Amino acid sequence: MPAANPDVNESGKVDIVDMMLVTRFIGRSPVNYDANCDGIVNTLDLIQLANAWQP
Ligand SMILES: [Ca+2]
Repeated sequence: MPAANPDVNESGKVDIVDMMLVTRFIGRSPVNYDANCDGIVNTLDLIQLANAWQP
């Protein structure tokens, strides 16, 4: 299992692009967009992403 990484597109920062990707895949389980690595993409991932937000 990969390490938790809210920078889902690996751009070097957590920003609106990551938020859009995670939002698009809510309810599914693509590992790349599972920010907290619990096996599903949901609002918990958005919370993790928000906590790491770098505007
Ligand atoms: Ca998750």
